[in-house]
Amino acid sequence: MGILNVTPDSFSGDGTHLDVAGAVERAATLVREGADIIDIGGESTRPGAATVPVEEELQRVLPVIRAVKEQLSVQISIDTSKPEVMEAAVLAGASMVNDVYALRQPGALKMAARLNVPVCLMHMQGTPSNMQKAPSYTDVVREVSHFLSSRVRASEAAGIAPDHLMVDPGFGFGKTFQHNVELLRGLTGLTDVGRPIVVGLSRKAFVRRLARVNQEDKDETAQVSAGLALYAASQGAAVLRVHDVALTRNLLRAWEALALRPVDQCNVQLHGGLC
Ligand code: 7PJ
Repeated sequence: MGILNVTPDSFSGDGTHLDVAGAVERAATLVREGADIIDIGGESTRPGAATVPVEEELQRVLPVIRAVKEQLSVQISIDTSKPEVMEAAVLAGASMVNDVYALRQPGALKMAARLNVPVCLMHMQGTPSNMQKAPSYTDVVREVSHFLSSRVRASEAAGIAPDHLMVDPGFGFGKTFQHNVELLRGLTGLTDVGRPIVVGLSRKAFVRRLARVNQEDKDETAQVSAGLALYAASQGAAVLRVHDVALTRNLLRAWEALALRPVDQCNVQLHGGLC
């Protein structure tokens, strides 16, 4: 899964208007590099980020979804928590929902069930505006696993097909450095949830800190991110959410060539059977 942020400052220099052509070009690069899914998000969920009104989020993502759908052959994931955005995005061509709130916003469960597309349910303690203030767990792996299991049950109860559900521990979302380390080390503990695991480590602060890489060093940040993505795959992750697709793909290819990778980890039905 390649990441495509379409917040105004992602592409245009002046930060006021979104450059659709630039976004599609970036998506084309991700596809050329080997992405099977493009995750399109119009609301920043970085710590402290402000929420974006529905209309503005729609104005950001819809033109890009339509253009990517028209010009590229790839599955499109909409990274949103808002039911209105889920609906419009799927109508515009998205074929999956990636929700950092795990369908906890009002109306989200019902909407996802109605749209009948795969959904990634992510764990987050708190909200983006307060999540890094004082994250607290007794046993982070158990608590995240428990949360994801309960969201899977809630999703199924709302009518979402079990084979449409994926789960994600949400690295960096309401977690200290130590919590992230424990989660990554204990990733196999999440296989109890019984759903394919999505992992997003790409360029996150704790990844840099693990390898003592400077924030400004983009190349080294990308290298460590790709290496840890491979580690996550070795621990059972089925979908890797990354910025640096080619780097990650090369490591996965080498690993597959060694025949060390268990095949068919992911049995989620994305249109046409992605994985
Ligand atoms: C994640 C995400 C993640 C899923 C972001 C960033 C922050 N969605 N959206 N998993 N992270 N499923 O990319 O640094 O880890 S936004």
